Amino acid sequence: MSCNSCSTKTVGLAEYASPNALTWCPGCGNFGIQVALKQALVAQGVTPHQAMLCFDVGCNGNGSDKIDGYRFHGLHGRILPVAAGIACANKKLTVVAEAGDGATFGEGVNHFVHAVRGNFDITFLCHNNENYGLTKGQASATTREDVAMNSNPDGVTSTPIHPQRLALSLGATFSARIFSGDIAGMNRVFQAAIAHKGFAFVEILQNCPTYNKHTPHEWYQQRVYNINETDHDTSNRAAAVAAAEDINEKVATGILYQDPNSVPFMMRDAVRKDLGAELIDEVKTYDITPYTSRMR
Ligand SMILES: Cc1ncc(C[n+]2csc(CCOP(=O)(O)OP(=O)(O)O)c2C)c(N)n1
Repeated sequence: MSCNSCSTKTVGLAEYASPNALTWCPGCGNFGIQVALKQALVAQGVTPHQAMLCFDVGCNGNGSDKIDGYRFHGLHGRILPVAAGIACANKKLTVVAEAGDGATFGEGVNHFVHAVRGNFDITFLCHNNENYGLTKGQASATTREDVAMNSNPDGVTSTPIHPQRLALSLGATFSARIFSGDIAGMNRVFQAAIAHKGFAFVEILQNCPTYNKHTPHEWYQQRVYNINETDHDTSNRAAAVAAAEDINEKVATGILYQDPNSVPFMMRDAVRKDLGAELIDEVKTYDITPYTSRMR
C-alpha cells in the first residue's frame, strides 16, 4: 500500500477490497458502479489513504462497508454538505460522494442545488434508479409520470425532475450521464470526474431489477449512446442542455458538459487562494472549560 508521503508505489484494485459480502439484489446496477469506481480510483493513482468515500443512506449506501478506504456513511439526503466540508478542510483528499435519486432530488435537493452552485471539489455519483430502492420501491422525484410504484399504484402524477436540466441550469461545471451496465463508460467518466477541479456531477442511469420495472437494464441498453464519440462540444453548455433532453428514445451518455476553466470553491476565496496550508493544518486546541464550568 502506498500513502501520501510515498507516492512512488502504484495502487492496485486489491487495496480497495473488503471482506464484507455484497448484499444488493442479483442484477442490481450497484455491482457495476462499485467495480467502475474502484477501477477509476486505481487508474487515477488514488490510494485508499488519499480517497474519502462518502455514502448517503439507501441501497447505494449499503456499499459503504464493502470497499476499503476512508469512508463516511451519512444521513439520508445529507451527504453532499458532509463531502463539501471534507473537501474544503483538506484539498489533498479525493472526495467522492454517492447518493440515490431519492436522497438527491427529494430529501436533499436543497443540498444538491448549493453544492452545484458552490462548485465544491467533489465527484458526485448519483445513482438514479428512478425510485426509493432501500425502502421498497416508492416513487422518487425522478420516477416518470404515470408509472405505477408501490407508493403510487395508480401512477405518479407529479412532474419528474430532469437531473441534467437542473444541474446545467444551476451552472454545473461538470455534468455527465452514464448507464450502470456500461462499466468501461463509467470508468472513463468517473476518471474525468475525479480529475475535474470542482463539482463533478455524474448521473448514473441505474437499473433496479426489483422495483423499477419501467426502465430495466435492456431498456437502457437499447437506447444509450456515447455522445463523446460524436462531434458534441463538451464546452458548450447550450449544446449539453439540448443533448441531455431526451431520456426516452436516444439517450446521450458520457460527458455532456465540462467547463475547462472551472475554479473550485476553496480557490475562489481570495483569502485562501494563495495559502499553501489546508484548513485542517490550522486546527488548534482551545480550552473551553471556562465556558462549560458554569453549566455544572
Ligand atoms: C430524512 C429521511 N427520510 C427518509 C428516510 C427513509 N429512507 C431510508 S433509505 C430510503 C430510500 C432511499 O432511496 P434513494 O435515496 O433513491 O436510494 P436507493 O435506495 O434507491 O439507492 C428512505 C426513504 C430516512 N432514513 N431519512
